[in-house]
Amino acid sequence: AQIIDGVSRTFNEFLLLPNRTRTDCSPEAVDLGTPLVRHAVGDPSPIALRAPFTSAIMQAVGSPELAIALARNGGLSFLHHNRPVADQAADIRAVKNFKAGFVVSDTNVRPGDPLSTLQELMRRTGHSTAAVTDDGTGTGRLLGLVTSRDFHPQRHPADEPVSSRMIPVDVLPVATDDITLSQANSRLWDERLDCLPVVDGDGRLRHLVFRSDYSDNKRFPNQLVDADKRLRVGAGVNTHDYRERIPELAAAGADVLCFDSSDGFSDWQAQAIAWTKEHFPGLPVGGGNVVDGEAFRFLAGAGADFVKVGVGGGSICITRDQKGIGRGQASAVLDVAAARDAWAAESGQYVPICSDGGLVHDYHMSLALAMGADFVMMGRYFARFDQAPGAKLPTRDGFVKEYWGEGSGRARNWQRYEQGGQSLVFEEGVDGYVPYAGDLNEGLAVTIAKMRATMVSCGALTIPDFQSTARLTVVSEQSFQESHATVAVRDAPDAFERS
Ligand code: MZP
Repeated sequence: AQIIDGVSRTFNEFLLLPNRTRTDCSPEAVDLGTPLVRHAVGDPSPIALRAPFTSAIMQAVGSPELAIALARNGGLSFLHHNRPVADQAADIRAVKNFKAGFVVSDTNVRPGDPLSTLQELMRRTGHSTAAVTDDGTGTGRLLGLVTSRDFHPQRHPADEPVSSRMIPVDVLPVATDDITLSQANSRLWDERLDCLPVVDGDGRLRHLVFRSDYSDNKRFPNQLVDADKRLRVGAGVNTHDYRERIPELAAAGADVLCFDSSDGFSDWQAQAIAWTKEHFPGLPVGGGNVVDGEAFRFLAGAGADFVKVGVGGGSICITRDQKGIGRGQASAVLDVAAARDAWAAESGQYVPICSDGGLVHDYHMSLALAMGADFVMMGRYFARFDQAPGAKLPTRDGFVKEYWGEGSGRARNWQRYEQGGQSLVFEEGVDGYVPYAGDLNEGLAVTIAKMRATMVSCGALTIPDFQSTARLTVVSEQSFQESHATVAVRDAPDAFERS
C-alpha cells in the first residue's frame, strides 16, 4: 500500500484571512456567476449558473417545486433517478413548463382563504409573495400582498385567514401598466422589494413583477425581456439503465445530466459517459463522485462535462464507517481543483468541479469555492425547506423535515451504490430529520448575503477572483474554540437574520 502525502482535512479546519477590500468591492457588486459545464479556456460555459448552488440528486431533496425555486434564484436542481423514468421525466417537464417570464399572475388568493391555501400556493409556484384580490383571480382588484417573510407557518394557525397577514394596498408601492421593465427593475432594487404589483387604472391586478425573474445582479437589467425563457433543470442518471433512461430525459427537456454514484472512479462510469457523448452529443453530462486528481483526470478524459467531488462526507452518509472509503472534503476539493487547473493548462478545456456534501455551515460553501470548487451541491441544506419533498413534522421545539440518504434502507438506491451487482447487502446512509427552515427563497437569500460578505472581506468580486486570491489558514483546536461566542447568548443568530 502507498500512503499519500498530507492529512485528510475538512472545512472546519480552515478559516479565510481577510484580504484588502477596495472601495469598489461591495456586496451588491459581487458576481456569483459560475460555469456549470466544460468549455474552452477563455470562452464562456454553455451553461452558467447565476449562483453556485445545486441541489443533491436525492429523493428527500429533489422536487419540481424546489427545482423551480432554486433555478429562479440562479442555481440548479438535479432531479433524482431512483424511480421509473416516466416519473422523473414528468418532473423535468413540470419545471420546463413553468413560465419564467417576468410577468406572473397566478399567485392570487382571497382575503378570507385560510393561510394553509396560501402556503400551498407558494410551494407550488415557488413564489415568496402572493397577491390578494377581491375575487381571488389574476384580474381582481388588488387588496394587498402577503410575503412569506411576514408569514411563518409555525407561528400562524393554518386556518387563520389570509387577510390577517396582508400588507394592505394603500401602503404598498404599486406600479401602473405603463411602467417599463427597466423602471420596474430599478424600483425593485431601490425599494428592496421582492415583488412589484402592477395594476390598471381601476386598481385591478395586471401582473406581479418579481425581482428574481430579472437577475440577482443589477448589472444585467432586463435579462428576461424579449425571450420565452424556460428554467433550467438537471437530471441524475445511473450506470445501469442509462441507455433507456437518457433518451426519455432528453425528450422531456433535461438541460444537463449527472451520473450519480458514490464512487465514480470506475470503468462503468467512463463507458456510460462515452455512450452519452456518442448518442447525445449536445447534452452535457457530469460525473463523479471522486476525491483525487487521478480520478478527476479519468472522468475528464472520458468526456465528463463537470466532475463532482466528495465521498463519505454527506450528513446522512456512513460510507466511511461501513467501507473505510473516503477523504476529508477540503483535501479532496483542493486536490481535484489542482488537477482541473493542470488539465485546463494542458488541454485548453476547463472542466468545472462541484463540492458535493458535508457543507454544514454557510461559510463552508465559501470555503469550498475559495479552495477551487466552481459550485456546490447540497442535500441537508435544501431538505430543510418547504419546497423539499420530505414530510414536515411537529416536535416540542418547532418543526423538522424528514431527510434520508440514498444509501439508506428507506431509499434503497442500489444503482448509486452497487458496482456490477443489483442488490444492497448493507446500508451506506441513514434516515433522519433536519430542522425545518421555511421557504427556500428566504433561506437562500441569507446564505447568499453571507457569501457576498465573505467575498467582500476577501477583496474578491467574482468566484474566479476568489479562487485565485483567497488566503486560507489551518486552525488549531484551540483557535477553533475561540471562533465561537464565549458568553451566554440571548438570541440565536438566526433569529436576527429572519426578523
Ligand atoms: P449533505 O449536503 O446532506 O451533507 O450531503 C449530500 C450528498 O451526500 C449527496 O449529494 C450525495 O453525494 C451524498 N449522499 C446521498 N445519500 C448518501 C448516503 O445515503 C450520500 N450515504 O452520501
